[in-house]
Amino acid sequence: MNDLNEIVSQAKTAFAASTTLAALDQAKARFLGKGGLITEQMKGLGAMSPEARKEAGVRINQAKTEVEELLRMRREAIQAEALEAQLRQEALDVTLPGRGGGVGGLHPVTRTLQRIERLFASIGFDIAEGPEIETDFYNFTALNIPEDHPARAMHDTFYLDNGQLLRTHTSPVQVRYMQGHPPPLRIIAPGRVYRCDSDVTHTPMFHQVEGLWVDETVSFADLKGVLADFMARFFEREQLPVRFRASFFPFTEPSAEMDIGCVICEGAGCRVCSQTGWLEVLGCGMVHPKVFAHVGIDAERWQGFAFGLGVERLAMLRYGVDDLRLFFENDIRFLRQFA
Ligand code: 2NM
Repeated sequence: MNDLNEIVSQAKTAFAASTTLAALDQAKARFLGKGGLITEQMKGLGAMSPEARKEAGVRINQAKTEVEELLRMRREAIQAEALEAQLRQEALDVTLPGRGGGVGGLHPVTRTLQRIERLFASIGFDIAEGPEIETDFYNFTALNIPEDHPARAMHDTFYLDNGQLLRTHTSPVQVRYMQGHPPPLRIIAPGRVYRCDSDVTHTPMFHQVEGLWVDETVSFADLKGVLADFMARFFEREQLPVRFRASFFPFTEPSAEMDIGCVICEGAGCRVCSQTGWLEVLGCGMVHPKVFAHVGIDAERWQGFAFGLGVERLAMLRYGVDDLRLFFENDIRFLRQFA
């Protein structure tokens, strides 16, 4: 009797000391196995009188059941602990950010456009937009471009089947704006333009910013000041040499082309400026009276200057990109450098 209680107590201690299922199996063998303590008790029954055997048998079976119950409970506890540990180890925070996505960035042409827009907005220019599909009137006629001008030729302009065309510059935006807004006015017109032209230095679509300032006393001196100042700020120079060369456009008179001191070699002469020390960056001039007449502005009272520049060209100079086509291939390794 005491023996059996002692055995159950020993089993309880042995099971509690077992921390793994394997250790528990070994402890089990010591009590319930072939030569185990409980099994040994069973073996003693044979030598007893029938009376004593019956009573002892019940006792031993009770003790065996108790040990088996202790074993079952300990096994469940060990299994529950193991599961807990596994769940702890495999814990996953589903609120953590994913890996390797990155956030992308703006295309260098977009960045350049935004920079130009910001600089002109800071001196009071509004931003105007208009359709990319235009009519002959807005793209050519209103701009004093004659019927037989080479720019109107099929091989320079994309014509649609219905007689419309893809705008070859953003000047039509300025024509439309002048129709709807009496002067004084001060706008830039950024956007895509299209020309039937494709080689190393020309793409069929590119971006332009044109500008227009109309007021009663706007002069060529204002033009020079605004554009020289813009270029210095665009290229972040305290001093940036500029020069104006006489030129011709049907929509301005007089007309000029503006050069800046080469921002690559600082004027010393390099491949980009063809050893001249100068870079041509825009065309400009005083709005032709015939353009004003087409939009109903009195050229006797109002004057204006206008200009047009290529965005990709300025982006190439600002970022030191030597091949225009890189802007259109959109190789992620190229684009990443601007993010
Ligand atoms: C240029 C050069 C010179 C220009 C003129 C006009 C308008 F509509 F006011 F007449 N818009 N843009 C202009 C003038 C554009 O691009 C090289």
